[in-house]
Amino acid sequence: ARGMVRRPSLRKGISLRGMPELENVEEVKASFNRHLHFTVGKDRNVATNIDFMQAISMAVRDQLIGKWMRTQQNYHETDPKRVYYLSLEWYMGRTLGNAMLNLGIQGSTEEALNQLGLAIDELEEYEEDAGLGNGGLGRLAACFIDSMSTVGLPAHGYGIRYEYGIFKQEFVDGWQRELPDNWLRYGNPWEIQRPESTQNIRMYGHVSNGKWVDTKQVLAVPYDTPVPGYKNDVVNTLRLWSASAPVEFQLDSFNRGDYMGAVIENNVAEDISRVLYPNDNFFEGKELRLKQQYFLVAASLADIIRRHKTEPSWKERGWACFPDKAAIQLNDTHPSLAVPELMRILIDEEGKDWDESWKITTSTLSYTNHTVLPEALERWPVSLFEKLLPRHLQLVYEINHRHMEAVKAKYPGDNDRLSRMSIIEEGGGKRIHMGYLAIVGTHAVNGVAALHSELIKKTIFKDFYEMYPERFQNKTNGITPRRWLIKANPALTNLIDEKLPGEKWATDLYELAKLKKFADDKDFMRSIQNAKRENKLSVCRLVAEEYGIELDVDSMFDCHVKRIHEYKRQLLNVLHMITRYNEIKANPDKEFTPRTVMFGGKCAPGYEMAKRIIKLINNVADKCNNDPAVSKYLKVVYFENYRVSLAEKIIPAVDLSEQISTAGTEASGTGNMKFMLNGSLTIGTMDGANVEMAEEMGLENIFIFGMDVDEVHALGAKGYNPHEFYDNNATLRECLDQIRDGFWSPEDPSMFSMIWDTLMTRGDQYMLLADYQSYIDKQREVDEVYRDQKKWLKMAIHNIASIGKFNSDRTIREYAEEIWGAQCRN
Ligand code: T68
Repeated sequence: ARGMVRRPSLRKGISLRGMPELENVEEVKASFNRHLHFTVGKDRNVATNIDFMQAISMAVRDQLIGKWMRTQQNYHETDPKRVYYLSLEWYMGRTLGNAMLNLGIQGSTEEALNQLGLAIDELEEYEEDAGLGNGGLGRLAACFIDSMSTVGLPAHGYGIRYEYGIFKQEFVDGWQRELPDNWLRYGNPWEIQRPESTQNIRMYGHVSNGKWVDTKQVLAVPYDTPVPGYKNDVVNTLRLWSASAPVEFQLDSFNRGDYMGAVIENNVAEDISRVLYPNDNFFEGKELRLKQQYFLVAASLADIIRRHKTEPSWKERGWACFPDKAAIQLNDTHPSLAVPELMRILIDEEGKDWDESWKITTSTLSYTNHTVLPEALERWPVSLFEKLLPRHLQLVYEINHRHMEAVKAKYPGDNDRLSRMSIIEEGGGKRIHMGYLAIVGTHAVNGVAALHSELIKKTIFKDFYEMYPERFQNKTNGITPRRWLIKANPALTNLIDEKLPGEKWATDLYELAKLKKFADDKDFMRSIQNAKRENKLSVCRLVAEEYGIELDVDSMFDCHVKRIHEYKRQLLNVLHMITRYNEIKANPDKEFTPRTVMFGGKCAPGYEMAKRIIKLINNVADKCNNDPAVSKYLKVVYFENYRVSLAEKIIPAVDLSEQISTAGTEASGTGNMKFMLNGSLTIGTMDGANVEMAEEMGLENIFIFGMDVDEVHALGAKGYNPHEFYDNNATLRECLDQIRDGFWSPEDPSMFSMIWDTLMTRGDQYMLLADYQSYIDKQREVDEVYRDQKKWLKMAIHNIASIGKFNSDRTIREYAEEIWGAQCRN
């Protein structure tokens, strides 16, 4: 695409925030021109929109660099305790808009580009998402690093610079197809390579006389991205490692004279950072994945230790000061090799004894658990582990030996407990239970919502809780209000600014409680309604352009966006849609409350059942949308390639948020909070953070249905029998029979038999049919309230005003205070 047409009429209404400062406008224009000419190397005649986007990104980045250097300099001088967040996933999305927002230069930049005939919001669309994550866990890391900068914590994020992030999703005939996400193709203006900080990583080999020898080497090259806090001059660093083959790697082959073969062999080493594993809540025990985990851990720990060795406190106290100066958080067990790796460094390289090393390790590290699903818990086969990390295996055995002695001492004669608590699982090929290793090797383990934190104490980690109760904590998740409200929803942001001038609320969401007094205010209600309508119209335009579907802006936008997984129960939503379809068809003269049901989400490429669920949703969508009698009341849209940047567009436009997992399966959820913040009402189960949302807003302001955790467990104990529900519920039976008999797949009547089979076995872990009727009844209630717009708006305003707790700044302050012992400077 060639340069953009001048469109002076595009200026938006003046908003309270982001008034352009004249000096800044001139500076941005000059900087933009400089970068376009001298960095990108183009002039206005040949520059593409990508070139313009890159030039403005670098102009904005320049404004971060001074603050970045000053922040890091200040850390070095004041030597505070630092926080290190280790994560295999960083689901950052786009950076440009967020950077402008946090610098407070949105207005000036928009004005500067406007004067040059360019529209900033259009250019922003040319930035690729940094999709280095699967879903909630990766996005949580991104919200957390934003909050760590905003509350003024001396923090560093560490991760892998995957060359390919989460795949791009395309639908072919309603089936998901995966395409590679080549996000770095045009370069990444936000990263700076730091080759001088390269780390050498060793793997494979064997142990001889206690020494790890004959190892293979790979280089870890860091790339740094600045992470600004909200208008506070703090800029922290996200450091992502890229794998690169060292010359020595192929010395062998070079010596043998196979020059071509040797260079081509580089790929094997460089494959480590090639691609993100696309599983959400699933453990895939592949060698390359274990390599990725060790690569991140080894490079990051070496880098952390190198940094601390240059600090003044080190010169005085050496290793003794390390736990006082560094807190390392493990985002799930994915980086839990940090336990044996830190032990290896202390014992093998630093010459410390076991007890001192263990004390330093456990007091520095802490671990967050994100799931209780058994298929997601990491249990590495010992054979694989030994091949890649023979020295670490010895250390894990020694850790387990001492752990077993401690269990014996505390519970003499309790052999069952002893074998239950072993980090090494026996039977059917030995495995290392990484969750157990992470609990034993750290001083704190936390769940991500109150219910979840209680559940891990009662179920998967019960024995460990009994032995070490003081280690177990809860840190309820949160989301950053900058990206998910101020950036995503300017219409609502302006209304809040009008009522709560002074910006305090942007970092303290509890301030929004002051909106409660306007929940009944006619003018405010109308404004909120208009803002939602404006956002819905944007989505209508997007859907018309992308899919050629005309939506009714006044229909209820009912939205279910998240990874496709059986436990999240997209199928329950499908049963509701089919029920509605059947009811509309059976009652041609009846009036219904019009709905647009929206889906979004990817499934793991190898997850057969989820692939069929996607196809079923697309088939239901086609049938509903193409039948005028139905589409009047029910339209269905499946957004392709749901990702952070698309979430920012969709969420502000939604009326009803679907959070319908089987109670006890969704550790927290964070989408639930994003919708609440943007004035959607929630239909959901008593699961994850929904429980706390209900507590904050009151049960009268949320549509709760279905079994709670106790009822799910009771039914499981009694024996779940889907036939009880199928036999006694004619509407449910009709839906299921249609799925079985090919009504929703005339092209291949047996296409969805797998879905029927799964739902109709006693083994259905998610007990879908047991919650069906209660879900349908609750959806009727939702319709009723939606028809009473006054009531609906009142609830929506009340819920926005109850969001305080779910700010990730609050979550991070709790981690800092109760786990890290680190100071928030803001
Ligand atoms: C999610 N976990 C939880 N895992 O499902 C969600 N898994 O309830 C919670 O809100 C969120 O974490 C943040 O705490 C995930 O997203 C994964 O993506 C994942 C990735 C690799 C392996 C296993």
